[in-house]
Amino acid sequence: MKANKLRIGVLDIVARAPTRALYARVMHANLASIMPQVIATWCEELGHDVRLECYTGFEDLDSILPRDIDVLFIGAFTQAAQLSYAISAMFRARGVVTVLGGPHARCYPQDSQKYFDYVVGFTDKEILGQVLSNPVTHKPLGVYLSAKKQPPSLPGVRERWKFIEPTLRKAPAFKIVPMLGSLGCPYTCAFCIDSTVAYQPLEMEQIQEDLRFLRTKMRKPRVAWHDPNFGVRFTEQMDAIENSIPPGSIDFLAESSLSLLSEPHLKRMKQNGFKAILPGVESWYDMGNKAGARSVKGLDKVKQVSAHVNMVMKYVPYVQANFVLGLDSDHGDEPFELTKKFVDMTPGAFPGYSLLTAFGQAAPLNLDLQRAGRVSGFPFHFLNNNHAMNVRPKNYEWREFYRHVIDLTKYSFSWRAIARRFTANRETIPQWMNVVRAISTEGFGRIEYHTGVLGRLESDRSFRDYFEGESDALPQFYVDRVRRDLGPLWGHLPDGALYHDPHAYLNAQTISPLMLKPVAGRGDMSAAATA
Ligand code: B12
Ligand code: SF4
Repeated sequence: MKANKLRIGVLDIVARAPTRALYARVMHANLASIMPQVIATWCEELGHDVRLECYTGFEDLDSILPRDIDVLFIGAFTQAAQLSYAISAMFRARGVVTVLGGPHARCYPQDSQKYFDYVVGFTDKEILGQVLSNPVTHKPLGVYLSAKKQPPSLPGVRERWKFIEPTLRKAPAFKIVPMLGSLGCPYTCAFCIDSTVAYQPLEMEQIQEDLRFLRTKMRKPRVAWHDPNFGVRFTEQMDAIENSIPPGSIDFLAESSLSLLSEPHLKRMKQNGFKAILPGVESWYDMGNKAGARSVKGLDKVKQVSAHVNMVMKYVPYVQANFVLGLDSDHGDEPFELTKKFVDMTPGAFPGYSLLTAFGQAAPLNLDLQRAGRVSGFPFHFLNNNHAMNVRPKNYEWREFYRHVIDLTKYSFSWRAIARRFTANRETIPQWMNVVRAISTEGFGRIEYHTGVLGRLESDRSFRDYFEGESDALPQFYVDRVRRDLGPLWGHLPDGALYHDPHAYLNAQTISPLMLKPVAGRGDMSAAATA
């Protein structure tokens, strides 16, 4: 294939499967990623024809997938790995060169190389240029490319608008524009993908220009900051907002650690229109730095964090407090009972629960877990922090663990808790968003799903053996679910693509990483893992 003007498709996969869920209807188009839009913009700047599609779970995939293309870029989370592998196989069979980028490519490059011609880690315009200079099929293993670090700058909202707008048209209730103010993080939480990625603020001038631009396009824009940890350079970021737009003319949403959310900061955030914030509490016994509760543990930490979150809610109307379930620091009933106390003491905050998941080579801690033989090969399709936990809990037997998870989820999404959350919130969107989330996939949906898993763990020895690592025969329940979710694409899923090596990261440390051949002196495996 000649690298003249190429016809390029870019697919941003938000949903791993078709859905009709109410929450998905309201939110999926608002969860689109920035990078596929960036890739599309860069491809155009390099002179190619581009079409971008965002799959939210409501489209007929077959009809939105671009035809007559030379190269297909897919951006996928791990939960969409099987979907993306099947799509890649379908396009490769037609002679299209396929490229995978995004969280799955960063976390599981070795597996991805089996199904794509190119797999990219950190991606800048130069890496993209390398792919597009001579895109050819690479079999049996795709080429792995990664820049040494995150790109120094990214196209702003104005340049991406052409790709943002059609995606937002799919959001029926309200529309959220994704932006970035920084990449990486200065902190080093060993469980986090950004613990080894240097903090890097993006150009404030560009951010200001983007905010001004948005006000020309939307009556009251809403912006979600995709920064891993918003507000590390708090003063600069607030100055940039204040110097570019009138106070409160844009609503903002951000993920930030509680330790950055002091009362003076919150006052300024309120003035500047921050409407939603997602702090991580994670655990009552660990990760005190994140929650701004360095040496406090147990009930004392619950009280401190609850008071802090209630204070945050005085300034920011929507708060989601994030927890990780199944951490090594937890044992017995207590962590779950403490979280219930938090739910009672902090009635307005939406509790976000994640099952501990080791996403391949996302974080240094995963090496320890793999070394300890505690990471299982649960199919990627279920690795979204909820549908499976691929780390065997240190201090719980699986049935006991699931009973706790179900009990906590029921407690948090009981009608009593839903009503208290509703009344503790003052604004209409937060009130109803919480109800929708509770009665849709995240509350009721998860109670039903986890209860089904527990039922099988209790009644089916082979199911339990798989969880306990005594058998690697994947229970039929999971196979059937992937088949159902992929629908007609199931037929394109390559043989063996349901399974992966859960120790690939560890093996890549000890065995010469033949699969990850760096190209032209650019990045290599260690660049992705330890930049
Ligand atoms: C912002 C964010 C979100 C936002 C926005 C998501 C989105 N669509 O982008 C929201 C809150 C919606 C979200 C939701 C979820 N998230 Co999230 N999220 C993040 C976060 C904090 C930042 C990601 C980001 O935008 N970084 C900035 C970009 C520029 O950098 P980057 O991601 O490193 O991307 C580089 C390369 O990977 C590459 N690249 C990225 N995308 C693409 C695409 C193409 C086509 C190409 C060629 C290259 C490319 O180029 C970039 C520049 O070098 C990360 C954690 C982190 N610190 O990275 C988690 C993270 C990505 N999320 C994660 C998870 C698990 C989820 C959820 C499943 C949680 C849940 N249970 O709901 C959902 C899934 C949503 C979905 N679409 O499927 C995991 C993903 C692990 C995995 N392998 O799948 C991460 C890594 C956190 C973790 N647990 O470690 N998330
Ligand atoms: S968990 Fe948060 S604070 Fe810790 S390294 Fe990751 S982004 Fe930074």
